[in-house]
This record gives sequence, C-alpha cells and structure tokens, in this order.
Amino acid sequence: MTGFPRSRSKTGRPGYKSRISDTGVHAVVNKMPKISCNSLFLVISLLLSFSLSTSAQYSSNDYLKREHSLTRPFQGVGMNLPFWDFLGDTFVTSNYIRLTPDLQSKSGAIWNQVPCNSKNWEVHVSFKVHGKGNLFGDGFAVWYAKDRMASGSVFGSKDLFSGLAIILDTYSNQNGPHNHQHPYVSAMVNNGSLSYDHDRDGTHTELAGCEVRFRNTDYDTIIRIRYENDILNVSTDFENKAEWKNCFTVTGVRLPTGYFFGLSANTGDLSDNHDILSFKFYDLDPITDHSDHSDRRNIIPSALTFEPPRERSEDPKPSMSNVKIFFIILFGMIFAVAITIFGIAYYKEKNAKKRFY
Ligand SMILES: [Ca+2]
Repeated sequence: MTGFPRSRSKTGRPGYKSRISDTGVHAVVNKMPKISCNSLFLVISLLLSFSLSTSAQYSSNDYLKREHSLTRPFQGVGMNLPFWDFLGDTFVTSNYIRLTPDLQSKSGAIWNQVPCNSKNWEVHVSFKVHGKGNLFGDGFAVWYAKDRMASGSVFGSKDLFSGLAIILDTYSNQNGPHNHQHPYVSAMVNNGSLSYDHDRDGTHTELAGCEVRFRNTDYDTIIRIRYENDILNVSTDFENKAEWKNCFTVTGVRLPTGYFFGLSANTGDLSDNHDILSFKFYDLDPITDHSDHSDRRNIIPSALTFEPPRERSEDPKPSMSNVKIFFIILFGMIFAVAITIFGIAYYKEKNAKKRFY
C-alpha cells in the first residue's frame, strides 16, 4: 500500500496532507503552553519549511489538466459539460454523472473531447455503484480508446476497440468454474482485433485483474490508473483509508498518444446506478524531457502478454439436468406400460379368436 503521493493543494487530493499538518501543529502547540512568541514562530517556520520541502519532492509536472478532468460541482447548461460529450442514457446533476440509472437495459457513456497528448499519465476516478437489488449488474469501464462516442456491447461501448479498457465488472456471467469472485477489476489492451467475451467475463483477453468490493458503500470509492514508461498500474481506495491498495501492475504495455478518455456502463436484466463523482487526469511527463523524442502517436496498442487470438477454452458441456432425466424415465415407463397393455390385449384377442374355430 502506498499513500496518496500528492501534496500540492490544487492537484491530487487536497485535505489528506493538510489534515496531517494541522494535527501536527495542534499537537505541538498543546504540548508547549508556555512557549514564547519567538519560539512558536520558529516552530511554525520549521513546520512550514518541512512542508515546502515535502512538496518539492513532487515538483515534476504532474499536474491536473482541466481539459481531461471532471470535478464537482458539475456546472454545465443542460447536458453540456466543458470538454465532455454524453451518449445514451447518461445524465448529469451538479453532484454526479449517472452513466446508467438502476433500471433494466440502460446504456450510456461520457467521452472527453480532447485527445490525450501526454505519454505518461495518472487518472483518479471517484465513483459510486449502488442499487436496490440483491442481484445487480453489469458494471462500468474506463476507456483510453481511439474511437470515442461509439456505443456498443462492452459495458456500453463498442467491441473490437483500439486502446485500453479498465473494466469494473459487478456481475459474474460465466457459468461453471471461475477463478475469481465479483466485483472484479481487470485490464484489456486491444488493437481492434479482439472481441470482449461477456459470457466468460473477458477472462480470455484480460492482462491482469483483482477481486474487489466497491458496491453500496457509504463513502466514495476511487480507482487510480497509472501509465508511466509502458508500465500500467491499477490501485484502489475502496475502503475509505486514503491510501492506495495495489490491484495489479503490468509491464510492457504500449499505448499511443492521441487517444480519448471515456467512461461507460450498461445494465441488462440486472441493474445498478453507475455514478461518476470525479475524473482527475494528471500529466506525468517531465516539463523538459531531452531524452525522449520518440513519436508515440502511431503506436499500435499492445502488451507483452498480448497473444491474439487467445485460445478460447470451451466450458465443459453441461451434464443432463435432473428434470430431463426424470421425464425420460417417465416417458420410458409410460411407453413400456403402453406396449405391455397393447401386447396383453393383442394376446387375449388372438386367444379369443382361436376358441371360435
Ligand atoms: Ca460480467
């Protein structure tokens, strides 16, 4: 587990760092009631300089970019939000963006209008998935994809996509043996040739994943997606601890610049409210990087573990159900009884005819 790395007030998560500093100041002041003004000034100066030096550790250009971010209160006119477009059943209030309501057969998305030209980045998505049912679905996905505003079957977005999908799957579609529980967070990198297999919860195309619990919590749940130097790391704060819990890290992930961020969700027979509370994008590229002149615009999305097409292992054929066996035996018995009755009747009739001759 690692703590939230940011300390600058306008970036990251204001409150976490400052809360610690405030407590520290109060503790120091309470323990020194008779301290002189000069000494108090010295202590405060020392604390401030410590705080500034801590900030200096994060003095790279990892700042929040407004054109790729969404923060509350959402201020737009009607369905308009600066830099973002809506699709399908998604709607916005001042406090949340509801990708889908807790109703059957809904699908919606929100897509950033501005292509991402940063090579290295980090995204924090604060969300709430909640609903009334004991059975619920299907979940939502965070996209970094070539094609924006394309609705489809993969959590509200198109299949055979190019780019990266981080999938937060709440419903287990796969019958039979499963190697993990739901909800489940997984990553998929696609060059446009792979189809997401809902019936198998995408198990055959995922890079990595982890089991999580984020549904119907009293607090906001946050997922962090960090992409730096071809390493993809996904971590979560689903327990309201203000620290990141590692979900998975995948090396050798190649993604181009110029793709779009999006969020989408869908419901089927089962449903949930899929609410986005904030989307914060941090640019991790150094301000001046003289070493990296590579043009990443034309990279085809790939990962070291990317082996298209992956072997698709079929589920074992389901054995005959007990109901089927019961009816087969029943019809067999009825047939046997019918044959016996018919046989006896035929025999009696034959014997009766014999007596007449
Ligand atoms: Ca599923």
